[in-house]
Amino acid sequence: MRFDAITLFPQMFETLSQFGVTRRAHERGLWQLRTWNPRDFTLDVHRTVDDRPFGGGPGMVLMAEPLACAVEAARADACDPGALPSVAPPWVICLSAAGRPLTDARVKQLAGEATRGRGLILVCGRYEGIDQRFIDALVDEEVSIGDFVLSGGEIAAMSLIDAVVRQLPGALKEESVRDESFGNGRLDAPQFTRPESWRGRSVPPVLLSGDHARIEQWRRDHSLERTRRVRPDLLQDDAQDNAEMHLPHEA
Ligand code: 9D3
Repeated sequence: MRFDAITLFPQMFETLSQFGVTRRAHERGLWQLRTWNPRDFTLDVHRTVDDRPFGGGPGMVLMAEPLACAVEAARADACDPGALPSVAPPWVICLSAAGRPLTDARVKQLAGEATRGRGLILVCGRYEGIDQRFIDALVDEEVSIGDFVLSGGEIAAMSLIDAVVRQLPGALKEESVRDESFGNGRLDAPQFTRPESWRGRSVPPVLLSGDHARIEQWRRDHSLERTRRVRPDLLQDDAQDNAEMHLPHEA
């Protein structure tokens, strides 16, 4: 899969190909990233990418033209015959605090599009925002990663890349793909590893019992309990959950 990031801080993206699951997937050729700096598409001696907002207010706004030139350069490069074959032109996502929150379902759709050869252009805002005319003219979708304030779109874009790459076929060892959180709409049950006793705290005995049916039941119960307590919004169908609930005896 091909990603193109439009960013004033291209170096921020280097960690994706340097660490962990995304690094291994990159080494296997499952994804590649090119970065495009709007500053390189300015024509003035000061290489200006931002200006004061019309109507007044604090901070600066990213100007439309350098962003548009960067997106158009990325699009031309992605559609170049020497580049990866692509059935449809790349989808342009702007990472924005004012976007629709990213979901597991959307991540999986984007990974699916990628397996059909479609790339993603990710536009990262900085300062107080981006000239709306650029968004209207060139952006297909605005995406946020949650209701908190970041300093710009880069870390959000990196989060999106991380989430999409791990969904690409071959990115994960097979067992890790199992019933992940959100895949089944539940949080994971608590996890434990050696030693059996740590600073006076023991592991729930059922997990040491070797009784796989009871272990599965324990995990289902605790997954449900944790989801109820921490993320009740993930549970809509209460009748089904109550029917499934077997109160655990162990802590
Ligand atoms: C505090 C300033 N905000 C109110 C006027 C507007 C604002 C502007 C720019 C808030 C955040 C940002 C920078 N954030 C992003 O570019 C961003 C983001 C985020 O802040 N939270 C969650 N997802 C994202 S995706 C991009």
